[in-house]
Amino acid sequence: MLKPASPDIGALKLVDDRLRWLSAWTIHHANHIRESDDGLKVGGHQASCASMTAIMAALYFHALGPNDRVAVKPHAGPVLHAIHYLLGTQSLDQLKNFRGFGGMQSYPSRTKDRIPVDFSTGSVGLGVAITAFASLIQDYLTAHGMLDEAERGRFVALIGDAELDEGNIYECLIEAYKHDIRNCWWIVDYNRQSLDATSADRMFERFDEIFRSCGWRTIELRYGKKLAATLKDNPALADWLDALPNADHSALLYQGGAAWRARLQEDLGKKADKLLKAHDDDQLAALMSDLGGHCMETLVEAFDAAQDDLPTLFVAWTVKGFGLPFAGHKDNHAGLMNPTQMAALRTSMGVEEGGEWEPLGGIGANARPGVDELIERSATPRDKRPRAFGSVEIPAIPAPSGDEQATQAVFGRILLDLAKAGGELADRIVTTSPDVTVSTNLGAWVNQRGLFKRREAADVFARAKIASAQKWSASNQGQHIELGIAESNLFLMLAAAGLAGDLFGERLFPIGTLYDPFIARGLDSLNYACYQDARFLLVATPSGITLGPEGGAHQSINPPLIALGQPGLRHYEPAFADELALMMHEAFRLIDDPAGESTYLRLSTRSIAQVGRSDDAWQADALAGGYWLREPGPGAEAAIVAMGAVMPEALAAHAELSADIPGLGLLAITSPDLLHRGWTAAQAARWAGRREPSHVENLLARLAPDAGLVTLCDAAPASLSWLGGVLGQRVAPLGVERFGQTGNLADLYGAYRLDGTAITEAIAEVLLTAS
Ligand SMILES: Cc1ncc(C[n+]2csc(CCOP(=O)(O)OP(=O)(O)O)c2C)c(N)n1
Ligand SMILES: [Mg+2]
Repeated sequence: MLKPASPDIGALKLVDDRLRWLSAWTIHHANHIRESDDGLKVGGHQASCASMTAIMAALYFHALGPNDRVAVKPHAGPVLHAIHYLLGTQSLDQLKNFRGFGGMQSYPSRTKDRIPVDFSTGSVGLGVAITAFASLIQDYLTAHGMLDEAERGRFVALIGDAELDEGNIYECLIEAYKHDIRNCWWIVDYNRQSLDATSADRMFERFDEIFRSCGWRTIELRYGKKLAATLKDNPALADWLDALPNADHSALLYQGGAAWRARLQEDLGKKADKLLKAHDDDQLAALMSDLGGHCMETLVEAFDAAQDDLPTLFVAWTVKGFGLPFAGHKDNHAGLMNPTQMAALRTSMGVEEGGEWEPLGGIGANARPGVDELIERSATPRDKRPRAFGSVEIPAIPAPSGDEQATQAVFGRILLDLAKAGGELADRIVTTSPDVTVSTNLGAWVNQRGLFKRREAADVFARAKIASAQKWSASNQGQHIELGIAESNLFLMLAAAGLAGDLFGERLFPIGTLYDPFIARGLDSLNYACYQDARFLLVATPSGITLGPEGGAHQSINPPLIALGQPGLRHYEPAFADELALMMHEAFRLIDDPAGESTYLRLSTRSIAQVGRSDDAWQADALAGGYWLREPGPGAEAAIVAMGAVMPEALAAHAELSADIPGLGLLAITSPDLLHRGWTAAQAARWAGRREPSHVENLLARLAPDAGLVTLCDAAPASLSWLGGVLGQRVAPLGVERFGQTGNLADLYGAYRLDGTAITEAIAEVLLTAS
């Protein structure tokens, strides 16, 4: 890590002022100056920005090294853009188009903003936690020889105090402690206000304890230098201020000097006399606002003193809306200054009318060289970096042989084969699972490739010669990162590992496994990973009521619908081993392709008879979302359309009904998600003059225009019922709509209408209702 150069505090303070002005002005411009043709409120958070400008000036213009990465509190996004505007890496056009179409985004976005954004933020709490997982991935890459010591950095999260209420932060804290993470700074903008109200006083001391017990150093930056010196001379005042409740503090900061005076007189009597005599109201207000998070000396000193790799929580006391007319007001979260207030702020900051966008407006000639030098020195490290793609050769993935196979078992076999065969892909795979490594069939892979731990850890059971199929010795060469049962952490880990190519220039192939129903437990984190275009393979197994005796709490119903609505994540649901091998190859390819995405494989523990293949023609169609497993006759009146583990029922029904229904086809769906996307894309393309039909249209066009479809899946029937809308064919949808329960397959498939009888009845239904 770079040793910080001795800073020019005066210049840093001027930069702080510029950031406060530019962020406020950018928001003001979007709301009050830019033309609006729809009358919608544009919005923005001037108070939340003003709270952090000093902290961010101290970081970006002093403390950050070139390899450090930052997750910025979402509603301080305009400050980050103002920083890049000063550094010359953000354009005036983008600032003017804040919250406009194609303009700088409301909250920092890796994929949409033009400035380098290290981590997207928006859903509070997630940007905080990903920094801990990114630091773990950094350790992983260094240990595996993919990242030089000299290229390592620190991961910084800038956090709102109310953000600390998000539970995912504590799940992450526990996991981070287990993995002994380092090189993390979490900096709390402790302005004692949330969106709705002032923050609860009682929690404050607890945060300290929670973090310390998880191995963090905690540093409180409560008062600035001036106020601290005053308090040192006046212990009664210090005790009083320390004990002042959050709501009172905020209210006084809003009311200003006269209110402080009256309250101090009332509470401290004579003990306040000296202070009150020495300060007029304005001076008193300024003194009482001198909190640690706004005092450049305090910030710089604190950052300089924390140069080791210990994870550190800084709690920087601040004023929400510092320096703005609504400073401290409990309702200021989305507050916007009116034009008169803005003009007053402009004058007070020495900015000329018409010169509002001047990057260094209001800075006098004498101060200019110092500020110029500061900016010059800070510029290079923050350039946008190219993403690492296309560097790894993906070898062919043969399907394991066997007459009867379950997709979950096949997944384990394929990984085992890859582990044994070796090669670059295998070496770059990193697996992770929230305490379901064994039950999702990753065990054999872990036996081969080992657990990752920074420090060696022997397998106590193996050493004691206790028989076990799992040999879990841990070292820094291991390739499996075991997590506790917290699915949100799984997705944040996949997000961090899936961004390794972007953050560190080294592609990893992260594979995460969990039970399909528990995807819902980490859904926002999964969405967060996809939103940032992190690349990974998610393997969800077991799934559906096919899980049988495990019962309803473990039998998933709606994940295919979740996948259907989730951008950046491709759902594949194979029935057979050869389909799965093909899809895993595709998933790896997509991870390393700039135009790729992440993949979700929904797998089953049900062993089913494999089908013979006469050629490979099915493969391209299977990758595109579906293929005719039993070809329909020309203009066939009906087809069975089935997905995944219930394929044996579909095949049996097809064999039985074909004699009575000539030309009956069996369409194997491998990805409703891809078929749906293709369908809507083809419709959009038609309006742009391109007439290519989509894959699903081609598949269904093999049937009569009024053919009947029986759709069948071990999931919500809506996953496939929409297929009737493609060409207007009739549909009888079979699937699971009630919570599952314990039972064997015959019981369950009978009760939930996934068996041969249900298919026969459904076929009769669609044929009888034919016009
Ligand atoms: C998961 C989630 N829930 C709710 C919100 C809406 N929201 C945005 S900011 C905020 C309060 C933030 O308060 P704090 O973290 O203290 O930040 P400040 O603006 O005070 O700096 C809320 C509730 C959100 N962005 N994400
Ligand atoms: Mg706050």
